[in-house]
Amino acid sequence: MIATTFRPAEATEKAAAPSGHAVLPALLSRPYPAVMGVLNVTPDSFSDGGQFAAPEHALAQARKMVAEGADIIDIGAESTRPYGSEPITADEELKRLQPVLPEVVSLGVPVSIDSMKSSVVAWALDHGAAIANDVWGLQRDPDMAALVAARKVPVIVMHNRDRADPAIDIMADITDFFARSLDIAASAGISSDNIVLDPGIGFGKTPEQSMTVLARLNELSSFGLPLLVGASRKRFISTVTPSEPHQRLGGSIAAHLVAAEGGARIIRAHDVAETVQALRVAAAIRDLE
Ligand code: HH2
Repeated sequence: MIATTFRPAEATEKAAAPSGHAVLPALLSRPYPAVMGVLNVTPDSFSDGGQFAAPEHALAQARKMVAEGADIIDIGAESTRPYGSEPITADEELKRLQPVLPEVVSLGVPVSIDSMKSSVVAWALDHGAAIANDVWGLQRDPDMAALVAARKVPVIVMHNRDRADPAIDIMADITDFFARSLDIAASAGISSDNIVLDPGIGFGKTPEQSMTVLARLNELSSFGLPLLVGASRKRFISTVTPSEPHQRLGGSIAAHLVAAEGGARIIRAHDVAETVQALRVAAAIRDLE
């Protein structure tokens, strides 16, 4: 059993920062979106499961992504893909994170923790992670909002559903979900300066709904909060051009450029160098308009 503490005093002091944590303004102040590099220390992630499960491989991949221009490293130790992933215990998740996360933190780039369990997020924040990434938007683990509020860290609030329903209006569903998450956040005392919204491409959505979200992303700017999009290697790409996850770089970049046009300020991607280049070139061209 790995001991996890909700909020040890000395760690809280170390991790606490003023309301509106400094990490976000720095990342959002540039003319092109920030890039969040994906680091999956899992055996079963949909596109790179097992590739970085060994700590030395994970660390090498983190170093590579930092050298390629990643602004954030997002570490996940439990696959969240809708079909075929194995739910794991907090202990198992922590066992996978322990040899990797502190080393990645020491690379000097902000680290986000991709976990839906507040005990895992608490441990990661204790060990230097700076951002919580909750793929259930504060609506699954009842302790998540209080933890994020107490630590005063940025949180990515992602839209999710247990299953896709082709009959629903996906934009209305996302809007209602975000409204609920923001109520939970406000009640817990999370500063709106610390909230990033993410429509959750591929999560509880048909491929067509994922593409609708990308096409209509700008409608979500009505919340007045920064938007993150993670379309990297996702299944909707293969419905346009049949492809395996590792063959979806072109589609990922196309989707991310559309997302940036629609107002995304953070892009979550597996292929950091190519994504950084695409976003910066697009921004440089736009700058000449
Ligand atoms: N997508 C995945 C995981 N976490 N977090 C946010 N905020 N947004 C996303 O779109 C998102 C996410 C799925 O991708 P991946 O991590 O590569 O796969 P898996 O969940 O199978 O590990």
